[in-house]
Amino acid sequence: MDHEADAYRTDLMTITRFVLNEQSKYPESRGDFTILLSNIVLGCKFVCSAVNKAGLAKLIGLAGETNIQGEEQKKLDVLSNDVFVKALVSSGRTSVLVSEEDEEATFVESSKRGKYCVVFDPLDGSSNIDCGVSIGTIFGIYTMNHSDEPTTEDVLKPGSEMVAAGYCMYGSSCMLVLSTGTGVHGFTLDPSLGEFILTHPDIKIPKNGNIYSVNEGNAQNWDGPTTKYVEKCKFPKDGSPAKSLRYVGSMVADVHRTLLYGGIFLYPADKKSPNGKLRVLYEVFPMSFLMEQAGGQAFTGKKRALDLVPEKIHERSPIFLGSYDDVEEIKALYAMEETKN
Ligand code: AFP
Repeated sequence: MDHEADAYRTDLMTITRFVLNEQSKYPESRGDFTILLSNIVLGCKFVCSAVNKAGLAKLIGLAGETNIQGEEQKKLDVLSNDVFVKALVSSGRTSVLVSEEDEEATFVESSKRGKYCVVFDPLDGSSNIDCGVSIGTIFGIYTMNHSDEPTTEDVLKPGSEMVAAGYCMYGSSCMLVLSTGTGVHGFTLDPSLGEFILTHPDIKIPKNGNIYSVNEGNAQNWDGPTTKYVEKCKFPKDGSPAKSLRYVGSMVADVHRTLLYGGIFLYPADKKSPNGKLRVLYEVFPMSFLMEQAGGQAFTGKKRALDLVPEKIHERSPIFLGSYDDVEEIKALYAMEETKN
């Protein structure tokens, strides 16, 4: 990369400019998506700033404790949720919101409704906040069904029907990765400008990788195909080198690395959690959408992840996602298991 040239670049492709360019390809488009996205971007900037200050904030009072005015301080994940819900409602472009933080879906009041539904996890990996490890926001966007009143049916649809998905990672830099169904593009927040700038156009995941990412602490409860796959990663019998294990325990960070370097991320079912841990609507679907758009695959152990039809808004599913060839291998192991039974 030519860093010197980069430092003096003056023609900056901001995320808003990028989406406006995309939108201009559709003459019928009225800018609703651009407005929705700019409200999501606002939420991400807010959370980024709050996460950066989280360590310092401890000097003036821990989250969950009372501040100087005697008010209880909100935890970062609750605060992030409030910010996203308010930004999405005030966009005037949403009708149904499903957040990891809220048990029930939010139905936007009729005067503020729009054609989109947003499913999101405002601060995923929040158990990592206190040690400064990368965490993120994950989101997926559907359009409303053609009914007058919004219902949960507007979001209980296969992931393949999402019109866009993305995540924002709050790490050593703040990066927003987005797909509107025409490839995957990464934007890095320039803190001095307060703008997300296109830094990773058209991300393609390598066809195979040498990293696997899984919580091996659950290995004693895994099923046969997962156990065999991980065994193969560590002790390959075909002369190929063993894969490296990398696991942060923060989905955005683990998936981001998988997307850029290749390899596979697994959160399988196990005896204790027969449906795995991760949530279909706002973890499994958005990440699977991005993986497919980048040339990879996402599989549940039974089918293509994006073909799942969730019955409940907080439903869980096992997930294997990443490089095309690596996911192909685990699919073959599950197919073999099925023919045995
Ligand atoms: P937290 O939000 O409780 O930290 O959970 C994070 C998460 O939902 C996802 O981001 C990780 O990939 C996964 O859970 C990690 O789960 P394990 O701790 O069971 O490995």
